[in-house]
Formats: sequence, C-alpha cells, structure tokens
Amino acid sequence: MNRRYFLKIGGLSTLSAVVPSQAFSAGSHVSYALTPKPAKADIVGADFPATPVWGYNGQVPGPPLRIPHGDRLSAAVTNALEAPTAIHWHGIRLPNAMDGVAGLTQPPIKPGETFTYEFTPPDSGTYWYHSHVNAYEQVGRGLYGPLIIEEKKPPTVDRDLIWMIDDWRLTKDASISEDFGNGHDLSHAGRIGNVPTVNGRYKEVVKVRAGERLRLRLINASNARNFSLSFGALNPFIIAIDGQAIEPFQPQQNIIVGAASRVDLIIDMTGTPGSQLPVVDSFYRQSFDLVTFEYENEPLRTSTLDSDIALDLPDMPEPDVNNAVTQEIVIAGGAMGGLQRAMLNGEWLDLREIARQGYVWAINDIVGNRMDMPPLIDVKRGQSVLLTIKNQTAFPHPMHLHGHHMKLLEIDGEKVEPSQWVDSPLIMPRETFTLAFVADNPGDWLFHCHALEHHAAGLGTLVRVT
Ligand SMILES: [Cu+2]
Repeated sequence: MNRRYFLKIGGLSTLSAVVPSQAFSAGSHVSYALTPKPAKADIVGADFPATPVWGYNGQVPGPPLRIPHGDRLSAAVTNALEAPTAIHWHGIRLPNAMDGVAGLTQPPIKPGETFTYEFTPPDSGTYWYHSHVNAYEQVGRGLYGPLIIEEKKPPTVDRDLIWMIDDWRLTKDASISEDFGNGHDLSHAGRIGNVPTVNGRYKEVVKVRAGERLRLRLINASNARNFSLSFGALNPFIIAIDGQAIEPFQPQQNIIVGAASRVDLIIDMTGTPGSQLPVVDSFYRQSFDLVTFEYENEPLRTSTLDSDIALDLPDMPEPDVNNAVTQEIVIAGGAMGGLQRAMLNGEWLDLREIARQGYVWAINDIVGNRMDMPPLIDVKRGQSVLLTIKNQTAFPHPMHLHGHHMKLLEIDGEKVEPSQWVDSPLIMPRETFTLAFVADNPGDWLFHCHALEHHAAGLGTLVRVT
C-alpha cells in the first residue's frame, strides 16, 4: 500500500456534516429525489485538486435519508450518469422488486431514466444505500449514502453522528485510480485504497466536548476494506450491529467493522478539555489514525450523562433450528486458496481456465457468475434455514444476504453471546460461522461476498423463496 502522497496532509478541518437533500414529509410518507451524477469532492484537502467522483446529488457520501420507523419511503432515482445504475437498500427487509439488484430484481436504470423505489422499512436502525450495477466501480467512485430508520424510543444522547467510512484509491493528483477490477484485486483482498475517509474526508478532526454523550453510527462503505477500530480509553458500548439492537456491551478488544457492516456505539467523551484522541485502525499490518477527536476547551458537563442506552431488541422472526433446512456453504478460491477446479456455467473447468474468464472464487465449487444461475437454496416461504459457512480461503469475506437478517449462532462451534442479528457477517480465513434465518420474504435474493471485487469474480449465489 502506498500512502506516501497523503500521509503528510494534516491540519484541522470542520466536521463535514452530510447535508439533507430536498425532502418533504407528507404525513407518514417521505419522498426523496436522488440523482447519481459526476461531481467533484474535496477528499484530501486544499493541498490537492478536488477528486472527480460519482455521487448521489453530487455529494459523497450521498444525502442521508432519515425517516421515522413505520413511515413509507420513496426515492425517485434519475440517472445522470453515462452508465446504467440501480440502488440497493442494504439491510432493509423490503419487497424483492425494490431490492435494486439490476438483472435480478429490476432492469438497470438507463442514463436519463427515472425509477422510483417505494417501501416501508420494517425495522429501525442504521442502514445504507449504494449502487448495485458494476458495484466495484460505482461504489468505488462514491455512489453510496446513509439510510437511518429512527427508533420510536431512541436513547438520550447529546449528538447522533453518522460516520460513513470508506477508503479510496487515489493517484498523486488526488484523482481516482482507474484500475477497477484488476486481476490482483479480484483474486486477493479486493480493492484496498490508500486514502481512508470518514464522511468523504481524509484525516477528519471531530470536535467534541468533555462530558458529551455521542451516538456514533459507523457504516463501512468500502469496496473491500475492513476496519478494526480502537477508541483508546473511551471504551464505547456497542448497542447495535448491522442495524439491529443488541444488549449493550463494552467489547474487550477493537471494534470490527467489516465491509458493508454497521456498528452503533454510545461513547461518553471522558477526556480532558483541550486534548486530542485519535481513533486508530489496525485491521491490516499498518495501523493508522482514521479520524481524531478534539476536545473543546469548555466541558459540556463535569460528569457523564446517566441515561438508558439500550434499544428495544429487534422484532425478527425466530428461526426454528430443529426443523430447519440445513445448508453447508464452503467458500473457496482466490490466491493461495488451493482451489483446483470448479463449475462455471454448468461445466467443470480447472482454475486456470476459470481465471482466464475473469473468475477466481466459488461457493460449493460453483462460480457465481450470473443472475440466472440455479439457486443454492430453494425453500418455501416461512421455512427456517440453518447455514454453516466455512471460509477455506486466505482472505476475509463479508457475506451479505439480501432481504433477510440472519441470527449469528456460533463461530467455530462457540456460541455467540449476546445473540445478534446480522446481514453482512465478516468471516475470517478458516473460520466457520453458523447462522439461521426464516426465509419469509418471497423472491430470488442474492447471497454474496461484499468485498465487491470478490463478488465480481464469482463469490455469490442465490436464495429462492417461493
Ligand atoms: Cu470475499
């Protein structure tokens, strides 16, 4: 990784609050207009040119969509790009036709066309929206934004902040490196950038006040970068994972935010007025400061707030594990993966020939290269499904199931407590995850790696619910 061009950039900048788009609320129906289009973004600061990006309404991240739980959302998407696009509403249990997977749940939105999404999110929490056409390029150019479904009873905090974290691969003139989908990224860890950002800004400084209680919504919009964050002595509480409430707990180690995943934190700012505290990432070999808290000189209060931080636990259908359809899923392939041969378009081929066609990954020896492939799981509506996912590769895989949330039961045979619901669990090399869900949402749903280059290179399959 080459950070040479960007490590010397320092200095203070104000918190780049994401600006709401034109939204009007008609009772319980909130409408948004989203226009994906080319734009310029100030990512690395004044010493460099602005970066040409693709952004919703020209912003990176796109405007935060924020609606009360129970309200209906509609989003009219007008494509002002020169490429087809579509929007996926990541983590929302919505009707299949609104899922935004071009080629599976809808035709792509052509340049100049408008497509209106409309659905009522059944669950509150922290979600995001992003392109699902050539995602490894379109998300990599900036087509993503936060989607917040507000709880009826949110915890009392001083500020509710969204940190959309991403990393960019920029050249020395701060433009986006055009090497999308190169063979190395496809077969290794995916596109890992050289400029990690929070809300589209590199080396952001976030002003805080001593005694302040923050709710921090971490959303990882990276193509493939995973984060392992340390908040120093702050010792945050995790109150939700992938949008779903969990009994609040203080992890004894770093906070892992895999690609596409979300983590909601409650943080009491217990530092000294005037001091600074970096939030440090150390997922990969080289650790770095992602963002820095800077305390104002005036404390907000001298003790910490004493308010209840627990969210209502999610209202998910409980899988019936004893009567579940069981499915083992073996992820194989990639560099150093040892996969010899796999099935591509119904034909057994050796990996060399598969790689020649641009694919390197397989699920249960089948390359997931098309939207009309036979589904790996085909069940009747209401059926409980028990999954055992084995990662037999040399790389981590954030596995995203569309249209459902899965209960994470075990990691390597050890029970996960407190129990949690996930839509994008990060499965490390040689780990085995046991998950269960009720297949209660009819349609053909993608189940794929959210390291977007891995998906492009075959790491995906389908779940059919009829
Ligand atoms: Cu992967």
